[in-house]
Amino acid sequence: MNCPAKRLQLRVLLACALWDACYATHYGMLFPRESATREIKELNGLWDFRADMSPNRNLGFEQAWYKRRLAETGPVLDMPVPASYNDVTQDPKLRDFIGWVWYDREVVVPVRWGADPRTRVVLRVGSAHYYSVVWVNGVKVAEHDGGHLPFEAEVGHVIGANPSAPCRITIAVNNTLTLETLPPGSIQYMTDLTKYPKGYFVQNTYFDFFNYAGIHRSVLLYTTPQAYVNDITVVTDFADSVGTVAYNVAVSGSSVASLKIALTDRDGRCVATSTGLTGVLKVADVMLWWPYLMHVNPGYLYSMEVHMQVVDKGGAVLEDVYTLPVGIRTVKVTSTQFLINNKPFYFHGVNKHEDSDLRGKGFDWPLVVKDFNLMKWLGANSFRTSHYPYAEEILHMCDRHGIVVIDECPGVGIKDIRSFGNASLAHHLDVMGELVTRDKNHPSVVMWSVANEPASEMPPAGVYFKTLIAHTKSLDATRPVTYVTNSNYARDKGAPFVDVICVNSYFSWYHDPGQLEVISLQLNTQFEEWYGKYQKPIIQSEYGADVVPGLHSDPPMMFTEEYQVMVLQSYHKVFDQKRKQYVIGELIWNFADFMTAQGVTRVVGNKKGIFTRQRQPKAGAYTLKERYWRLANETGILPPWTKYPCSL
Ligand code: BDP
Repeated sequence: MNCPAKRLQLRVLLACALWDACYATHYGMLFPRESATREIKELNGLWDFRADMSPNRNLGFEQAWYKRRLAETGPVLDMPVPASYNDVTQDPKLRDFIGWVWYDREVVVPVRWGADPRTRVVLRVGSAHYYSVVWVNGVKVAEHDGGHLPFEAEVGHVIGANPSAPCRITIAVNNTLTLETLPPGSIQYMTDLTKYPKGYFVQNTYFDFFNYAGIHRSVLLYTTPQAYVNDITVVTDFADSVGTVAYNVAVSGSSVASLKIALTDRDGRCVATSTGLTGVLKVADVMLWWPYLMHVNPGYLYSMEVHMQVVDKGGAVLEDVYTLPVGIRTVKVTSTQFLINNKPFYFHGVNKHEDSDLRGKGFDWPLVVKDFNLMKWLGANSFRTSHYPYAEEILHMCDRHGIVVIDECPGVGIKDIRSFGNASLAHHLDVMGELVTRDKNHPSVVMWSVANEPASEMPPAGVYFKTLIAHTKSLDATRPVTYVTNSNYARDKGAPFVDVICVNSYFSWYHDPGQLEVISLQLNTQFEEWYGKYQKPIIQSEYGADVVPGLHSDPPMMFTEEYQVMVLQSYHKVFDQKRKQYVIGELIWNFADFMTAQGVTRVVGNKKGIFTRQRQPKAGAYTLKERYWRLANETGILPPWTKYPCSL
């Protein structure tokens, strides 16, 4: 046996042996997909809506609004789902509302779903910010803590009680942030009656984006058989031209199931098969998953069909079919490089927000497609999901287009020492569990980020991040872990535990405002200090400057288009020196302007976008486009269909 083949076999054996170590949790949150055995009913559209404006925000619970139609409890509004509720009315009280809001609608469920005891009916909420309680026909079915990840409940027993009756779904959502939520916040009562009315309170937050709220992603009902594929985990590898997909399937509802696994290529040809809950699929002449601009054929995906059969107690055969897209690739980190498929990968990308006019953080396909077209136009090969997990549909786009993702959890704004306590840590560990379970199979996700700019100088930060990062690695041993720090944090407590240093800095903006000439010296010092201390590769995970679009000045002044261009160019000169050594990426802050809380440093939101909030380019976008295509030309392989260099 030749050496690479032997190495591969060893790695496969290791992969099987390490299943438990690789992915310790198995509670399963497979993205709902239709199949021969699964149906989906989307519940998006208009819901009835009522904000509980009572002084203690508790009237809805006191009067049990979930027991009847919301419209019978008082006046309701039309509310689109998915969308944030904040910007769709003219009411400032609703825009800035803190507390419980209530949604409901009636749904016609196919009678056979409720009537068939072998059908499992699941209600899934893609995300609702922040704390949710869900009832079906007045029966509580779910409660979920956290704003950016999906949650589910089995509802067949409620629907089945009266299969032909309409089914009423009620969802109460509370956007209050406390010191133990992620992100953290605090409620402050203003008790000086000479200045504030009685009972007046504000929500303090320690992050720089608007605390949009409501049902932000799709609400679905879907079916599976009572015995069903609950979870799939894949770990991929390759040696020479042979790829491997080590897989693990978790089945629920039966302890004896027979499985047929088939992997097909893009043309529908079956390239490998297997049986058994755990196994390894071997793919000859493998087509690897490559990032955009690194290969002529980026984002190559196989389809892994899992076909499960069980015979229930009555002798009936139950079948379930689930098809998972699979990209075969590897990720490794050395002290100076980030390797995808053993080739150095340089992140030239963006930081984003889920944010747009009217919709707030509501999922919107036109926006998603526009953003992908803009990223590709820009020559961006990657982005960070600053500062929370994005919709799964976005990650599917990344998989298909080869856009590399640093997947960040909502650990942003951990600034108060009380947010480093045990309750906060326990919740943070849970959230990482939910995130890894949801996103572990995406080839586009190459690294986990457990937090953004926590106050890591505080004494408990060291233990907190050591525990959090170790836990994340125990959930997924196949990807590096980082958290994002700020250049101000010279003695960073988390850095010893991360695989890659991600550092944000705003020279000539928050420090030495207007002094463009200091950027190169300060940035150079930043890199040398961080690398000198930790010998780990570094990503400049944020840098940038605000621009009010259309403002101009020469010589450049802050807030003009020219100033942003100068900041970018000054950073780029240093990146070009350091990327020959240990700098492995640069992510602009930000892709587009986004809404924030009101404050004296924000002009209707944060204006550091290279695109406006309406996705029109500022001058900085052209500077970045020119650079990113040049970098792609130097470091990658341009797909034949790109117009470069004529498009510049
Ligand atoms: C960084 C934060 C980011 C802010 C940015 C800014 O990570 O969330 O939006 O500053 O101030 O420190 O523009």
